[in-house]
Amino acid sequence: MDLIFATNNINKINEIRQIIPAGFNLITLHEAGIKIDIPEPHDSLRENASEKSQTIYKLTGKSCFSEDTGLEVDALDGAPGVRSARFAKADEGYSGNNDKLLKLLGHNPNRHARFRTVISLILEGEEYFFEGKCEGTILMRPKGSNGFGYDPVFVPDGGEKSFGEMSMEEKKTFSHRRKAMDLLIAFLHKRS
Ligand code: ITT
Repeated sequence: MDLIFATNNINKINEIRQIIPAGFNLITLHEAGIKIDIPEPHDSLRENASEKSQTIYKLTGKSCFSEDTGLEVDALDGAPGVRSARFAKADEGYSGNNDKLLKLLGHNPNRHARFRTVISLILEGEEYFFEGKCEGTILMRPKGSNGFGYDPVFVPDGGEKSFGEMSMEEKKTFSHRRKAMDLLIAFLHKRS
């Protein structure tokens, strides 16, 4: 089964390739010859995920999915949340986002946080949503250089290392993205 993955984030593509089982043919936007920066203008992960998959569905008419992910930090009232990608200034990248997060948290002992992923799947014109989350803790300083985004500052509950210190295979055992994908894959298996 062919599925276009509506993302411009290469790290997400690499993770999803490790998760998706044989029998599903993942097609990237690059492979589909689509060059656009999909907007994420909304205040919820669900609406942004929907915007991305709907945009690609309108362009191609083909089955596709997208996901929007946010890191929700309890002591920051759920920030950066839906604004996780653009938390610091645009040109400061992932490390700018992490620096801003650690600065805002300071020595606050409440370091509880979660990653939340919402997937929007469009199949034969119908839209379906799947959600996965991973609870954890924000470190005092970044650790490790694997993964992407907030991985170096996040330790999942039940884990002893940050996502930034884990291989992709280890991260997968805890990952919000894998949990949401498990639901999507179970749904597709049930329909086939
Ligand atoms: P697309 O919209 O093209 O899919 P994006 O990078 O803009 O890519 P999101 O808006 O979903 O994706 O992601 C928001 C940010 O959250 C992302 O840029 C990372 O900084 C962070 N993020 C998402 N998933 C993550 C993960 O598994 N580990 C660490 N940080 C993550």
